[in-house]
Formats: sequence, C-alpha cells, structure tokens
Amino acid sequence: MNSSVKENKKKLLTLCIVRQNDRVLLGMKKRGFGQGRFNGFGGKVHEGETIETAARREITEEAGIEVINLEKLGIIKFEFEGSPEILEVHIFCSDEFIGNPTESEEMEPQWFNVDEIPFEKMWPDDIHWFPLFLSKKKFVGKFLFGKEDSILNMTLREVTAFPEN
Ligand code: 6OG
Repeated sequence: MNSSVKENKKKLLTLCIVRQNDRVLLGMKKRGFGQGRFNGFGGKVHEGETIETAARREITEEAGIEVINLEKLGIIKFEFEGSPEILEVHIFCSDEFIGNPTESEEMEPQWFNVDEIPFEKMWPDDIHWFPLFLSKKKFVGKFLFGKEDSILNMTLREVTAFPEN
C-alpha cells in the first residue's frame, strides 16, 4: 500500500577487518561507493542471509580469503544529509583466516601496521572508531555526513553487548 509517510530506508551492510598482532588488512576500493579509499571488506546483506554469513561472503569475494573467526565489535548508522537512506554497518574483527589476500575487481588488499593506518585515505568516521576497534572494545555510533564528507553530527559510545537483531 502507498503511504505518504516519509520513512527512512535502512540498509544493512557488513565491514570486516582482519587483525593479526600489530597489523590490519585493509583494501583500496577500486570502484563504486567509497572508491579511492582504504576500508575493511564488506557490502550489502542479501535477503535471507544472516549478517555474519554476509560478512564471510563479502571478504571472500573481495579479498579471496576465508575468515575462520568473526567477532562483532561495532554497529554504526550512517546518514547523509538530504537522503532518506540509513546505512547500518556491522563491523567485525577476524584474526584467523585461510588463503592469501588477493586483489579482486573491487578491492586491492594491503597490510598496515596499527600505528600507520592511512586515515587520510579512509572515510572520515574511521579515525573516531578505529581506536575502540583496535582495543577490542564494542561500540555503537551514528554519523551524519554533509557535503564533501563533512561530519555534521556524531555519537559514539562503548557498549558491553549489542541489541539482538
Ligand atoms: P558496497 O556498497 O560496496 O559496500 N561503508 C563504510 N565504511 C566506513 N568506514 N565508513 C562509512 O561511512 C561507510 N559507508 C559504507 C560498508 C560498501 C562498504 O563500505 C562500508 C561496506 O563494507 C559513510 O557493497
């Protein structure tokens, strides 16, 4: 049924970052949303798929590796001024995987030392939540982006557990 009520459209996405001791695996996004930026690996959760299954599928598609373990560390909601869409990104950490990180059509994987994370070539929100991620803290947050990647508003807090989806 048609409704005149303006509803925000929520999209579920995953983001998976492999962490091994002092290094993290990121990828240079070669196309689409976030092109030219380093990020973890991830994408949209398909219908009928759990968020964790989607996270595993996406990192295999984009980096050619299979993660053995996954720990959810963050949930961040992103909004863009003037857009009704809300991106709810579920952020996972993995420290064990099978295979060799391999370039795909979408991403070029690269290891970075945790002291040399290229924040200037990443989404501007990352510098805020990465410290929590690297210290294995769980967090939830919300970012509102304005023009030219400016952050108009943000909240970020540590949590002990996530609400059930
Ligand atoms: P595809 O549309 O290519 O998936 N993503 C973000 N990651 C960070 N760090 N900051 C943001 O701020 C993001 N917005 C989206 C989720 C897009 C991938 O990019 C992540 C997905 O892993 C706005 O399928």
